[in-house]
This record gives sequence, structure tokens and C-alpha cells, in this order.
Amino acid sequence: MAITSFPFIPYHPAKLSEAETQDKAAAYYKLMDSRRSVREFSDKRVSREVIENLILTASTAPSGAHKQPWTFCAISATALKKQIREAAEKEEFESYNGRMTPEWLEDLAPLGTDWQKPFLEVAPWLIIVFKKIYDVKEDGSKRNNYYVSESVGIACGFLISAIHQAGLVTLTHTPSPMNFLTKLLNRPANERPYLLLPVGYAADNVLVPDLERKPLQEVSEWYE
Ligand code: IYR
Repeated sequence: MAITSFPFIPYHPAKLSEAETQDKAAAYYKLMDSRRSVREFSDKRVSREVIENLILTASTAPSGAHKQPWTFCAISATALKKQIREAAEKEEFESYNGRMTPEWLEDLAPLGTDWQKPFLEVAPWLIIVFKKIYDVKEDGSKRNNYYVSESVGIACGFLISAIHQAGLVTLTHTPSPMNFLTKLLNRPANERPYLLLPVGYAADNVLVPDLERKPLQEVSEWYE
């Protein structure tokens, strides 16, 4: 073990029976398999406290050297959501009308997406995730972060599962290029926009594409 003067404390993971572990694993799979990306939202209010807990959950994710290299910007302000929608749609219009390849557009066709993003205004909250490519210390000096994209990706996974288990919906929106978000949210030089997640309740009678997930044998190889 590494010689360290840093404190270690006891950790007591849940001790479950084999049967409980089996049930929990199956139940969590069932819950997560019922998640769908949703693009039509209700404007029903979601409290700030709910969003705070979702963000706290995301921030429990493991990260390189425990740097937690992320900032979650939570937006409910109507005027700002409108500005974000306008800027995102401007970029998306260009993407759908020339920047994306015909192959890409063909791959996207089953999802029914286009350049219009009304959910950016309808959803009660937008969570915009920024990755911190380095930290700025109090004296203004820079300190490196590690595996930043991996860390922030994992945190976003935690966030998406937390949103789902709270009975809310989201989608991973990546307007491209995303630098307009840095400007609109006035983010510092060490942050880069990573992902935009609208959060709210699904619209009544919402439809989602009829997609199937790959079976276990297609997504796994076993070396027992
Ligand atoms: N960013 C665009 C296009 C888009 C790209 C992929 I890959 C998707 O899975 C979905 C959409 C948009 O948000 O519409």
C-alpha cells in the first residue's frame, strides 16, 4: 500500500444476500430499460430542490484524482432559455442543412429530429454541463485535471439515471458547435460546454421512436 499521511476512514458497503443482489440487479435493469430520450416536454414546474438533488447525485460520480471537474449550470429563467434556444437553433439549422453528412442524416432519420428545438423553452429546467479542463487555484495559478471527458461523461450518466428514477425525462442535446453556451452563461476560460440536458415531465401522450436495444450477446463477450 502507498505510504500516505492522508486519512482513510472505514467504509461499510451494503451487505446483501445473494438473492437480494440478484433482485436488485434485475430491478435496476428493468428501471433503466424503461428510460427513453424524450423530446416533448410538459411545462409543469419542477422545484429547485429536485434539481439540486439531481446535481448532487451526478456529482457523486468517480472522477480522475477526485477532481470533480464539472460545473452543472441549472437554468429556469425564461429569457435565458429563449436565448439558448435561438442560438442553438441557428447552429442546428446549419448542421441539418449542410454540415451533417447524408449518411449522418440517414442514421438520424428514425429519431425524427430536426433543427427545431422547442424543448429548450418548454422544459422547466435546462442543465448545461461544463467540463473543467483545469482548475484555477485561489492565487490564480492553474492546476491540472485528469481524464476530464471520461469523468464528466460518467457524471452525466449518473445524472440521466437520477432524472429517470425521479419520474422526469431528459435527452442528451449536443448543439454543435456549443461555444455559444460559454458566452451566454458567462463561463470562465477553464470550462468547456459538454452536454445540454432539458429536464422536466414528459408531455401528455408523448410518442418516442420505436427503437430496440441490442441483446446481451451483441454487447458483451464473456471470459469465464
Ligand atoms: N445535435 C443534433 C443532431 C443529433 C445528432 C445525434 I448523433 C443524435 O443522436 C441526435 C441529434 C440535434 O440535437 O438534433
